[in-house]
Amino acid sequence: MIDLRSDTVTTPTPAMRRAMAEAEVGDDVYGEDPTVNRLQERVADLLGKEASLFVPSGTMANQAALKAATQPGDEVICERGCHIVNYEAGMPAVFSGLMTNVLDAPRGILAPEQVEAAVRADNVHLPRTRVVELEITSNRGGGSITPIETVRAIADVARRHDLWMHLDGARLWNAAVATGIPPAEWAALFDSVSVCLSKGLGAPVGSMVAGSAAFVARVHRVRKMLGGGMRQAGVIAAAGLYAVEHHIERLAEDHANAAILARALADAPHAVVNPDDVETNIVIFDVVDAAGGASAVVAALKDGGVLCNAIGPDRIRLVTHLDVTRDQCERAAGVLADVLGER
Ligand code: TLP
Repeated sequence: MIDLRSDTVTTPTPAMRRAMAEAEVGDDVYGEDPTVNRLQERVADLLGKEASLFVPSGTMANQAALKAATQPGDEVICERGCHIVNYEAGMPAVFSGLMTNVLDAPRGILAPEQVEAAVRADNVHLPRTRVVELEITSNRGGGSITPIETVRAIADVARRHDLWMHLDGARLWNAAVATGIPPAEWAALFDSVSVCLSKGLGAPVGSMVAGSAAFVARVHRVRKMLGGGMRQAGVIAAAGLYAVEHHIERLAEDHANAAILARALADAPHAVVNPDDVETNIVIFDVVDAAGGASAVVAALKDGGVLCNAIGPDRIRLVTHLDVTRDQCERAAGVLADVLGER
């Protein structure tokens, strides 16, 4: 099977497993795991922030950051398809008592003017706007990258209204490689940044939250509340360290492989996608005039040896990653052409 369901499906490489087996460890709840400490310093450095904290998942990273940045009743401006609203089990409301003000944006890319227009006036009737959250790359936006000038303009809006900027940078590494703009340059426009080690980078588990030292100390406390204080976590942090040292530049291969899939789909009569929109490792396409819609197409692709997910009645997502080769993507492109060709 060629598994294009997500870049979360990778398994650790032999070299990564060796790094895990040899990791120096200690009790991280005492702050004594040297490998966790090294990872936290390294990622803080890569993101140009004072500090970073290792957490088990991207969901915990985002939600702990939001909790640490807000008070109950505050409002978060974000895009309608974003992960924090759609795939984090309602945690902004459950855990932090937050309202979300979701804005429609093509390919998940918000415009500074619409963010400005969404900021609430200072009025006792209204929730207090507190956070602007961006997702780069945008998952449901098809791996799209909000251009850095747009992020800068949104950050200016946020600064004028004294708002917190949070980046869900689960796939910030992909954006950095695709644009050539280093992660720290993106991160500089945000007060808090979450990044994942377990997606494109291929580590088995783990995400990081980065920001000022004072902010990360607050996130540390929230992580404890969530039961996310881990003990000899160096075993998994070692995989993360290996990933940031060895697996960032190679994301360009995943992007090239996604482009192969997008080109095959662009020529298929039952698929709609603009290959120019495929900037990184995610390809989202619509199924047209195919009996049974996306779920029937997903089943037919599975019969052809390609796994992927439907993300709507007529919408399918493909994700390339470390565990699918160029050759496999070329084969997958052939299967896509067959299944979405004449039906
Ligand atoms: N995304 C997963 C699913 O949850 C949809 C995937 O397969 O893409 N931010 C973004 C932008 C994400 O795409 C994800 C995971 C997360 C946060 C959460 O990470 P985890 O799964 O580690 O909690």
